[in-house]
Amino acid sequence: MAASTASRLSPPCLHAAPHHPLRRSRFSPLRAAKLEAVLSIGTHVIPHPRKVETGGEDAFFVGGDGCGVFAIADGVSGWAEKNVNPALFSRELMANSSTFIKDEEVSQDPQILLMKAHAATSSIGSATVIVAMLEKTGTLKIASVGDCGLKVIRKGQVMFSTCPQEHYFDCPYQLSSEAIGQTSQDALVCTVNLMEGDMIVSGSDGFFDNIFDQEILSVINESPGTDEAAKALAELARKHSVDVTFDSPYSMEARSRGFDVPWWKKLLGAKLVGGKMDDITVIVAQVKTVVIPDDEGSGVELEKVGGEQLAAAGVASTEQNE
Ligand SMILES: [Mn+2]
Repeated sequence: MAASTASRLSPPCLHAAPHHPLRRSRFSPLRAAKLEAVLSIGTHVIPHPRKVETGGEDAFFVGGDGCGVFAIADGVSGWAEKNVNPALFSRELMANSSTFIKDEEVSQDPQILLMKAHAATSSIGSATVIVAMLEKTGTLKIASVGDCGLKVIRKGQVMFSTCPQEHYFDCPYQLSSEAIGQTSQDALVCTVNLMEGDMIVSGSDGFFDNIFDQEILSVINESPGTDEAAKALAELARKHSVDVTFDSPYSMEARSRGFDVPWWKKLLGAKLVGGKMDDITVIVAQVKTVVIPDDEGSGVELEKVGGEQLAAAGVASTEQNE
């Protein structure tokens, strides 16, 4: 049976329609290789208002040639108090990640990529980091240390979100130059089976601290492409981040942890609100499928199955074959 990705979320349909055996043979491992999932990626970065000249301390990379890889690192700003530029570690970590992506040992494993990139990073500092890799079969592999985030949107709804990792409020897990930090072994590792049309929205904490899911969904819905979506999302988060009256996800979280205005202000009806000024990095990726021609006249067969149906079945096929 050629199960769609959605069947993982709901009980699989077990009745055997006449065309199922045919479709299954069509998406056997060999033939599924003709359909490849790729990402159309847009990015946008807005530095902290006081760090515009230096570009801020977030860093990211997007793999070229449709390889379906992207990563974000957020340099921990506390290093500035020790006269260390917090941007050096995050930038070097991303530069090393983009180098090791071609390493055979990495082999589509974002956790191994983090391990190698971390080991090769010689700058002093620390960073939160997230890496996402899309396999050609449509499986998205994610490794995250700290509070960078990633959401998957399908048919106008958030169907997957990563969870932040932290020691305590405002102190996330982080890869560090110091032994006290976390390692790739501490990463949150997830796998998500994607379908054509799914949207991925990933960002640093400066993005997710300043925008709600419903706003993300609206912007994605209204944007013509991933470039426009990334820019619009970053700009909306930036607007909220400097708005002292906006009840942001960050201020809501702070209150839930017991942080608030002094008691006498509370008596006057005040509460802790406002956005959180920070570097804002947004990556928006749309899942697309491309057909890789083979020698067996696949073009004729492809016409027999509807385009969208074909793409969904092809993308989901590996989970059946693993
Ligand atoms: Mn940040």
